[in-house]
Amino acid sequence: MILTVHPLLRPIRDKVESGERLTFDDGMLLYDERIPLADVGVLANVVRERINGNRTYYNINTHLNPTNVCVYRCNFCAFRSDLRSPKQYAMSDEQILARGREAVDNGCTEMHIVGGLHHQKKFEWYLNIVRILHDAYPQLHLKAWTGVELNWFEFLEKRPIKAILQDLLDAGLGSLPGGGAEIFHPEVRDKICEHKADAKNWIAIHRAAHQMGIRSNCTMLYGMIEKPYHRIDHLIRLRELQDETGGFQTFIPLAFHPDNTGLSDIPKPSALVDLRTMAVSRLMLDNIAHIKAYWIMLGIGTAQLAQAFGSDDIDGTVRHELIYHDAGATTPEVLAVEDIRRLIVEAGREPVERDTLYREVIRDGDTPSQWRVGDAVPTLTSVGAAS
Ligand code: V47
Ligand code: SF4
Repeated sequence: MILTVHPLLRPIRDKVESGERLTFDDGMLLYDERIPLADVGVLANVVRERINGNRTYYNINTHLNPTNVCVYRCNFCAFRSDLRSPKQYAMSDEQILARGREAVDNGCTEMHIVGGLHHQKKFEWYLNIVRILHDAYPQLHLKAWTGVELNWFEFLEKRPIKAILQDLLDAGLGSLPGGGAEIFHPEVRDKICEHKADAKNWIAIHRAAHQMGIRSNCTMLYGMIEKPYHRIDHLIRLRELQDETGGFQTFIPLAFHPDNTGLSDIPKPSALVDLRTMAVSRLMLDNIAHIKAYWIMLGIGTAQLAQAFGSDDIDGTVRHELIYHDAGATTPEVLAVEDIRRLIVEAGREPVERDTLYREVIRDGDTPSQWRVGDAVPTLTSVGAAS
């Protein structure tokens, strides 16, 4: 069936239908205001359904932000704190283990661990967090430390990144989250987070992780001072690394939340920008299997709509999220599994619980011994969607 789209979009429609890769200029056209959002969404949905059918994935997870003290001052960040601020905290081993207990008691399969770069903590402190959690709760997949944190550990340890990753793997690391990517282009990065890991470092760290068999996610923070060409440049850099390694599991476009940040005069991106960015990401990232609509950040309604604009994943129950709530997110702090499943069904999709590695979770009872993971869910190579 030939889809009817805006005349300017026809060459891109033809490429999408034949599985041909989109170029930088194609990406720019997808952001052109003359092109109706609905048409971009229809094309993204073709790719989404080709790769993931009618499924929308979710997981049962929790977040842990062990400290908010951070040496950096990214001007989009409302979470960080100075050491001398009344807001500062660094969790004890007991507090961290209590979070692990709570996660397991609530049926979580994943703990997402990221935080600030505390200048008085050594690498051993971060390593110990992974070790004690893994030793106590080996069933919990630990998705821990962004490329920015890993770059800080390299600086602290003066050792190669692969040695640091090996220590973390030995302690029980499962995979890496996608944060810290922000916008790679130096015209933007130098203005929003000048001192932390640059694009080259972030990409080198994820490449090293993939080469060691560690899967990771990737993100893009949008809606600040960047222009569409910075976003397309960012997506193409991620696509190039994925061509090389195949190690990214999912891409998460992160909408900027301005409250309590150094960019609080910039309005939050509209739902239209959110949906277009979701769809453009699905179309440009032809080699990444999943596109996540992180409901905490988008709001529940937009995350539901995103299921028709390229997304096939809604993240999880997300207990104890701080980064977005400090920056003004008004979404709840946690969603019950029934609520997540209902909102996926309302969006016309089939809810599938997954673990961090996108294997289906099968729960034959209430206790972890009655849970198992199914086979790996279809990937790009098995559905033959990559060009
Ligand atoms: O790196 C910080 C972003 C990231 C703000 O891998 C902000 O599955 C918007 O990466 N407004 C952390 N964004 C969150 C993250 C993430 C979230 C969910 C799932 C996964 C995953 C990863 O949040 C930071 C930064 O890019 N961020 N402050 C803000 N005010
Ligand atoms: Fe620190 Fe991360 Fe916030 Fe930047 S985004 S200030 S690195 S906590």
